[in-house]
Order: sequence, then structure tokens, then C-alpha cells
Amino acid sequence: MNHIHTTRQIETLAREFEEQGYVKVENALSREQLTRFNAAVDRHRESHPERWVELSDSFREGTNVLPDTEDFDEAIENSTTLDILRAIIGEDITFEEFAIMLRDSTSNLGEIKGWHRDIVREYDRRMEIDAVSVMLYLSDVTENDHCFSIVPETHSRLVDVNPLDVDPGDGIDVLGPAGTAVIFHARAIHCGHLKPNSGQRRTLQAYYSRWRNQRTAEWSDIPERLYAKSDPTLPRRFYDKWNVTRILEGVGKRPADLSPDLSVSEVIQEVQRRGRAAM
Ligand SMILES: O=C(O)CCC(=O)C(=O)O
Repeated sequence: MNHIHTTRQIETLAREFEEQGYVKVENALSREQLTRFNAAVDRHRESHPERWVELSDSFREGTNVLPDTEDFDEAIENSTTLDILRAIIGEDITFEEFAIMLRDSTSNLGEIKGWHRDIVREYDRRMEIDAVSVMLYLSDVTENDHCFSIVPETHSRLVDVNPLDVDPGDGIDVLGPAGTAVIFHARAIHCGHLKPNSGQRRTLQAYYSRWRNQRTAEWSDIPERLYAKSDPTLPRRFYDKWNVTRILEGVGKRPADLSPDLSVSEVIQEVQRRGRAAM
């Protein structure tokens, strides 16, 4: 079973998130869920290679997988993390996007995105970033593995820190066994910390924010199976962004000047390139 926290524990975790900009959650996934999710990742890679984006030799992402399979719905709705997200965001919480991330072994340890804030890369627009991400670990992340690294408090008290001024070793490496989750504010400065002897690291990642008539990214379609759900245990507006077409200007939006012939994969590579140039 994945872990259900008491109300008191949820409040403590939400407070830690508010202060630090992130919180680590142990046992967010059960052994059985890990086995199923790992098999579902393999199946998806095999059957829908066109949905996979390659950002570098170590960075592969399955985007827009929800129309292909319901295998990951349970990750988006995972009660261990959703209970904490509800305390952080409130009952107006909505789902934004979902991706599978693989970080492969590499000798190229320079990370493609470097230290960054998500969604909007321009420093002067950092207060527009208002979303929370959950990263679920599908493989063990030890000190020898590629890991997620974050600079605490840069979502709030240290919000004026510029990612370009952060040194390589300045972050906290968030390690943990498979089944761990990290919940982080998309405004907190973070990056992938690549290690020379790492095996493949596997994570699932979802973003959430408050309901408004705007999405943070247009890469994940929300299929009817999700928005037509009437599940009283889910937040009221959880999938209400399924038909929102207004997208925040940033790395989640297809630039108007790009050729319609480009694949989503090529578009995401290009927005990431422009995002780096805008920092
Ligand atoms: O954990 C990683 O490897 C990188 C994560 C990242 O950069 C992101 O979520 O934006």
C-alpha cells in the first residue's frame, strides 16, 4: 500500500513545502504500483516512440501519453501526494500536465537545462510561475545516480536569486528509493544533477495549479476518459482544463512562428532552446 498521512502530518508536510519550496514524501508508491508503472513505461516506449522527445543523450521524455493509455491515471490521482497537494493548492486544484522522464547513463555531465525555474524562463517574469510539480521515483536514486537537485526557498524568501548565479554544487540532491516522491514549486530553482556512474533513472512527473482559464503548457492532452469522470473523491475541478486553449507564454507554448510541419518533439526541443537563450 502507498502511505496515507494523518491530517496533522499533511499540515506539517504542506508547511515544509511552503517554507522550503519542496518536500520529500516517502512511500508515495507501493511495490505493486512500481512494478506496474515500470512495465507501462516500457510498453509505451515500445508502442508510441513518436511521443518521445529527446532533449539530450541522457534526457528522454514521453509527453502526451494520456491519450494512448490509462496506465498512468493512477499516478496523477495518487492519494498520498494528492492529499498534500490539496493542502498546498486548495480545493480549486487542477491537473496541468504529465510526462515520463528517463535519465540515461552518460559521460556528458553538463545538464541541458542547467539551473532553471519551470514554465517561464525570463527572470523578470518569475512571479508568474504558479504551479506545483510532483515527481514520482520509479527507480532507486542513490548518491551515485542522476538526481533532482533544488535550491531551497528560491520560490519565496530567496525568489530574487537568479538561476545564472547558482553554482553547480549549490542545490540539495533529493535522493530516495523507488516509490519516493518530491513535490516542488515550479518557481524554485532546480536542475538534474548528472552523475558519472548512474544507471537509468525513471520518474513520472505531473504538474498542478489552481483553476483559472489558462494552462501552463499545451503538451499533455486531457482525454475524455478523465474529464468525463465523476469521482467524488477527486477535487471538483481536477480535469477542468481539458479544453482551455489559452497557454501562458513560456516553454509550455508552441511559438506562433514555427512551421506546422514540425513534430511536437521538434517543437519542444525548440522552445527549450529559446528558453535557455531567454535566461
Ligand atoms: O530531475 C531531473 O533530471 C531534471 C528535472 C527538471 O529539470 C525539471 O523537472 O524541470
